[in-house]
Amino acid sequence: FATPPVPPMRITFDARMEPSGPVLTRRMSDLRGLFADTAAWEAALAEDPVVYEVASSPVPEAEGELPQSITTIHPGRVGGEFHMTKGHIHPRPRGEIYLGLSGVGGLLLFDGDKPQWIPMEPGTIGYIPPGWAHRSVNTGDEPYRFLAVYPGDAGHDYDWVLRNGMGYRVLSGADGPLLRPF
Ligand code: M6P
Ligand code: ZN
Repeated sequence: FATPPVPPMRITFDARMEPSGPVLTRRMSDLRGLFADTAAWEAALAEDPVVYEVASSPVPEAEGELPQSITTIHPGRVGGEFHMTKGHIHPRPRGEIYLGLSGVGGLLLFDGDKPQWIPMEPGTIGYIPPGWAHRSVNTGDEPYRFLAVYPGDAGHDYDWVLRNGMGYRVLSGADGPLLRPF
């Protein structure tokens, strides 16, 4: 272990599943280069809203551990494209599970070849196999919140997504989310 192991513990995020631990906040300005409509993204920088927050448990990101986080993506669109996370691939190929807690959204997966879309709602488990980049999208008009559990040595590579994209863009359509290849 690179860091000392932690003892067994009871972890609470709070009764309403609101983030209550250390929270990472990602604003519009943190999402440079990700939305297709650059002009719409630049216009949104004037208010620079919080797009999503990630509340993490105290379990360290270290080999053998299983850290968790609860991500809340606020509803909204940029030029028709739904609010989403940056997306990343694990530099060490490791699986991950997501559990939908509230709101509706989706899990976009990309292996560099074929993208996959898993619709998410409360109670859905989305499984991310090792070697697949992943991004979450809020396709509704209320906050979309999910629990993530991942091996502590997985790591986060964001440049891979900037270089390769995620295979689909998720746009707001007349009959729900529209997946447009790119
Ligand atoms: C989930 C997990 C985290 C991740 C977060 C936000 O909670 O997969 O590891 O950090 O989503 O996604 P991103 O890191 O791509 O911004
Ligand atoms: Zn991950």
